[in-house]
Amino acid sequence: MPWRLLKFALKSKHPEPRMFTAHSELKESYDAVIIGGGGHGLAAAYYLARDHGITNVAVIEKDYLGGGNTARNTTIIRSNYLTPEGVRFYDESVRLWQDLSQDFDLNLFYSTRGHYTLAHTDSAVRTMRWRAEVNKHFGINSELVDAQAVQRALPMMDITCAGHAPILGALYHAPGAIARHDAVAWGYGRGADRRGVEIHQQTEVLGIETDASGSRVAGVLTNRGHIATRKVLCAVAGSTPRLLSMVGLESPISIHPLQAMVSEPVKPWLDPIIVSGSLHVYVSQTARGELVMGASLDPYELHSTRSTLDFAESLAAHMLDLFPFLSDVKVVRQWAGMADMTPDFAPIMGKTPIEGFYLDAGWGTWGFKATPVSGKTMSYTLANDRPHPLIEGFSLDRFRRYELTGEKGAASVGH
Ligand code: FAD
Ligand code: PYC
Repeated sequence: MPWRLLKFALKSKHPEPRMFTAHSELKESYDAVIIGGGGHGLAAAYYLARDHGITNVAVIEKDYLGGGNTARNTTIIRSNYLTPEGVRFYDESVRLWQDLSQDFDLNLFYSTRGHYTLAHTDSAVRTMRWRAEVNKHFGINSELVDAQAVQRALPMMDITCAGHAPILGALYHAPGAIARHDAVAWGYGRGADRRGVEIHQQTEVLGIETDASGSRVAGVLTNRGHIATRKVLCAVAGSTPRLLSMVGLESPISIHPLQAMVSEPVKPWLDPIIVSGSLHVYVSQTARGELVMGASLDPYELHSTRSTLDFAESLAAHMLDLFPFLSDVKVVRQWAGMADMTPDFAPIMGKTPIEGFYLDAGWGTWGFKATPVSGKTMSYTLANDRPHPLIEGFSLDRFRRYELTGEKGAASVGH
């Protein structure tokens, strides 16, 4: 049990201290500036301070902590990827997740549920078998199961999907989990703050400066003033193209809305996480009983977080194909985030052609689960000015070399 909870229960006075210090002024210079106060930026700040002793750091967030994709996602955590690079990387993340509530002394409601990726076609069965074999090779607990095993585990599911798309089998991944997303941002933020990192919310980066040669980072311009620094980490997910243009860089990232919705709370009936790429559905049930549901990306590039009736209608229809008994359950909320999609569905992490400018981006629909490992590996990369071995397959220049890290077959959602 987190100690904080016990201490809180035994206290006679109960006002909680604020999570972070509010700094009224920016300093003139920092050893490192992290742009983006989502999970990734905050995790990098936390591990920079905790593991590398680098604490003269500012996290610059234009809005509020975790208000980007971090608190808009459906919180699925898993390591059942397709490429060796991906499997090793996400497996390390799942390992880090296990201790995070204790590390932060904050309950993240990390809940291991098991994860089924349903296969409705022969080619999907082949991909699931492939993933199961790669996973097993790296010691990850994944296996191909048949339709009867799916029906036994989920008796309330119509495995014929109303006759449209009968389920032939599934990839079952026992470590699949969910967690409370905004608490992850608060935990990393509070941990970084306590170690001396400054978090500046409501502060927008408007420009990034280089030295006279144009090849080295020199500072950052914000709506609250100028900061000198020789290290900048850009962790802004859906705003990556805009930030890259400030230093004259390009990437193959395109921004697509990804929508999700949540139902009213219902009695607990769904323990595992269910994903169907063919039906464009994924769903899990929270501890409060809400069904958290999502579908595929909107098929057009759009820098916006508006959500649509179209999405809610088609997702509800597919949910009812799988679970017809939910027809009276109400949807209470829907929203969208801006997914920074890469052509190979793998992230872009590490150094860039601008010295001192580091990139953590291309997290598309899959980056929440990577929050701990991205923080660990990006803090190492900044501190040592060389990529952490776990992120070598994710460099920006892989696209120039046509050496892609193809993870599309392991994404829960596609175009
Ligand atoms: P963000 O949380 O978006 O943080 C970036 C921050 O940068 C924002 O707070 C933004 O305000 C700030 N910023 C931008 N521009 C500036 C600027 N100029 N100056 C200062 N600050 C700036 N992943 C999974 O692993 N599992 C899932 O189940 C899952 N489901 C998803 C469902 C949806 C609907 C969405 C949208 C995404 C989902 N994802 C999922 C993906 C995941 O949410 C993201 O990959 C992850 O949250 C990215 O974290 P981040 O910290 O990089 O970005
Ligand atoms: O990466 O597992 C995932 C995921 C599920 C829904 C969106 N992303």
